[in-house]
Amino acid sequence: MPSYDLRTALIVVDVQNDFADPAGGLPVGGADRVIPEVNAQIGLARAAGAMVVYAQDSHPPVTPHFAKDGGAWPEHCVMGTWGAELHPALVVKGEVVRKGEDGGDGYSGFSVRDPGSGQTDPTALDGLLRTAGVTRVVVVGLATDYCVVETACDARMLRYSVEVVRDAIAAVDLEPGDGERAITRMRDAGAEVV
Ligand code: VGL
Ligand code: ZN
Repeated sequence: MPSYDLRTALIVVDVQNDFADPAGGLPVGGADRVIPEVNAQIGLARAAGAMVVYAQDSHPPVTPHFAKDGGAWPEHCVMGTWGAELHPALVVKGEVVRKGEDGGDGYSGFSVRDPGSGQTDPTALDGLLRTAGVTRVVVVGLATDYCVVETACDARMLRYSVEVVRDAIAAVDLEPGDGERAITRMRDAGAEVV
């Protein structure tokens, strides 16, 4: 179990209806098991005075992120819809960083990538953490093989110490083993997966 202090932040990745509710647009198996574990981490972080930040996948109705517009995914997390909202069972006590609103492929909480030009731009997340003096992050949420792995690897690239709580993540597993491969990638990048 990770410990929290004032230099540690908990990053809660994309615990939104479209991923976390079985009726959502891109439901992630096991998300129901993950939400109480995520809330437990939020409780531990808050008890230690640690910052909690939430990433929110947030897409326009037309985006090359979606299969219908040439991308990979069924429609999900369209801005202003029920599916984009943070799950009602999630304890929300902290800032929310949205990603993807300009049509970019928002996987990492730290950056968005323009699918046309390939250009990557930072979100507000790194600035928020640095301003608060954070040097270490704990990453939880959905989905292990997309937004969690990209957020954890970006955090390592930005030189944060990174811990990922295994019980508090779940994978899409489009291909069997994607979740396990993502865990290997995070470990190879220097994240502790506990
Ligand atoms: C995600 C696929 C597409 C995620 C977001 O939050 O992991 N996965 N968009
Ligand atoms: Zn998305």
